[in-house]
Amino acid sequence: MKLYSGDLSPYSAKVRMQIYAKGIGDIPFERPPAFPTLAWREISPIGRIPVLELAPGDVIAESEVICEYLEAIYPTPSLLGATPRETADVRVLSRLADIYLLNNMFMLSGQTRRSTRSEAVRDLLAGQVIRGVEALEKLIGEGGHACLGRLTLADCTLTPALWMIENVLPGTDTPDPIPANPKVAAYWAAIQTNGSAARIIVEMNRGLEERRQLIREAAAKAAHAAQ
Ligand SMILES: N[C@@H](CCC(=O)N[C@@H](CS)C(=O)NCC(=O)O)C(=O)O
Repeated sequence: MKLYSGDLSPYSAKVRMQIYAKGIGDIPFERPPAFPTLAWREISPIGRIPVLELAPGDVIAESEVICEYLEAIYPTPSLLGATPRETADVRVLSRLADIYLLNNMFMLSGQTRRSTRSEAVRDLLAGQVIRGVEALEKLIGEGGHACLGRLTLADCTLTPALWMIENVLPGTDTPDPIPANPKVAAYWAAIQTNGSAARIIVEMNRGLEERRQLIREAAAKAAHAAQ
């Protein structure tokens, strides 16, 4: 088994955080050489990462599905609830982070450059992120975990989602809504001290720095060519 993943990919980071938290040591990570070209779609038709490869030609796409699969085959320690009701709370928070925060943040990452930005697109997506954070403020647990007083899959999705909001949203000229939502702010400060969360934050910071370096190099090359 192998996880196709990328440092900067928040959806990949979610699965890596689960793997770290569960202490799974036998799933190597690899950035697929063909990603993000069309050739990658021959292996995984959705064309995105993460992808869990069980065997050559046998792959599972979509981070939520991969996480559920890993919970089923590595049941302990469980990152779900002890009862169906508890698990429903975990899943609601994870879906909030996935659909309303991460998905909109991912699309907003193309709206950072002012010269090519559509303000209408930025406003639509940023409005959805702010609405999601305000919903999170009402649902988030206290004491450093999203719910149940212990680490769950909700934390694995919320950590990369809040990292994206803090690191990418201001680049679209939208203020970070986390400080204005005190329970979310307290949670975000606390979860970063969890060892598994801290590991993916280091990886995402590294991926972001690599991305910024590539952008700087491309700009320098373009400036040189224009001389
Ligand atoms: N719903 C998917 C989203 C995955 C996703 O969008 N991944 C990004 C990287 S973070 C990607 O592969 N983007 C490539 C593309 O949009 O073509 C999941 O949960 O795995």
